[in-house]
Amino acid sequence: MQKHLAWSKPGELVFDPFSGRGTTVFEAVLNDRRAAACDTNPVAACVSRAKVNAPPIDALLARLNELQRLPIAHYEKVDKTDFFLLCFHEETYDELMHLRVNLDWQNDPVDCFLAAASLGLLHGESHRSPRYFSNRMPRTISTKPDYSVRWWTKNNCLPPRRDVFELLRTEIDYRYVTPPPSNSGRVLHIDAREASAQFPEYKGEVALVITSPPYLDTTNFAEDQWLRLWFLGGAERPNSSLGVDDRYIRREEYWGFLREVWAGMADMMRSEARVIVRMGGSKLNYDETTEGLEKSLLLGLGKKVSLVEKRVSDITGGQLRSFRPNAAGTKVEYDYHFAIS
Ligand SMILES: C[S@+](CC[C@H](N)C(=O)[O-])C[C@H]1O[C@@H](n2cnc3c(N)ncnc32)[C@H](O)[C@@H]1O
Repeated sequence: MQKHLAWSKPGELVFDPFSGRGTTVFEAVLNDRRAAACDTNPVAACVSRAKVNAPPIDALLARLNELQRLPIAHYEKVDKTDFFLLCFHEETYDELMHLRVNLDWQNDPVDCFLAAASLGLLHGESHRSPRYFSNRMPRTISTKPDYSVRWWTKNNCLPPRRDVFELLRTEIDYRYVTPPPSNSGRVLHIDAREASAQFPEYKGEVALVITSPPYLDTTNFAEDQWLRLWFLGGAERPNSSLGVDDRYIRREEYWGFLREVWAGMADMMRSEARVIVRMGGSKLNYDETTEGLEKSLLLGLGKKVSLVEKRVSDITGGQLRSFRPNAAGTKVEYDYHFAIS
């Protein structure tokens, strides 16, 4: 990431149209760049935004105390599906619902940070670590409700009692051991195809794009993150789509989508800019990917596009992969560097 950021200078604007976990914006602000990003997935928007808008620790602790002092409703078992009965201890569930109802993560930076911290603790290997709120589950993706219920029942797994407020305090202390970046970035919960319209203040400002688009026919981000989406106000069951077409199966549609994304951010680009893209998945070969990217950038941005460098990247490394580390069929990834003029 440091190597990629070197294609911009301190104070210049770095943009990521597919923010994911927010690695690009986070590294950009750490390195004194201005940073902007967007994502259609609320989990990605919340986590990315929290990373580049960390409030003072006192404000976080005061808000947690305030929330804890408010009366916490009790949600009767009849209100819950079998999944929720088995996923969270009843008191833990009440505390989570209390946060789910009260955190205004879309509008308030303190609440956004608390929501993002909660998302990180929401589910995981709770038999190994006391920091997760849920019954046993992978940390990276939320397993489907029926499968989870069957698995917990078969293996006699009961949900642990976790004190949500206590664990959040521990998490905040831990995160603030190193002071968060002092400058901030701007992350919107929007479709990248609307970026220029939604970021009018950045017209002609973007010097560097560092991004990794969703790969062709690889991942369904809405399904994989369904429990975290629930916590942010979403449905009690997985929803195969967020109402946006973020998974493309057919090649022509995929390249058409990427062309629209580049077109949607074209007005934000400076006259001379760099675009760094990580691409992969098992459905497209190297030549196809190179050609598709070059062509979609040319048509979408409407500028001269020169390929400066391309290479096969180390698939095990990099923060981008931790958003979806076991993306099925992702065998290889390629990094591209384009000069735009
Ligand atoms: C950074 S991740 C990609 C990681 C890796 N390339 C993969 O496919 O496994 C891609 C992000 O793009 C987001 N996304 C998908 N369609 C989008 C769109 N139209 N506008 C903005 N973000 C979008 C997804 O929600 C996801 O967070």
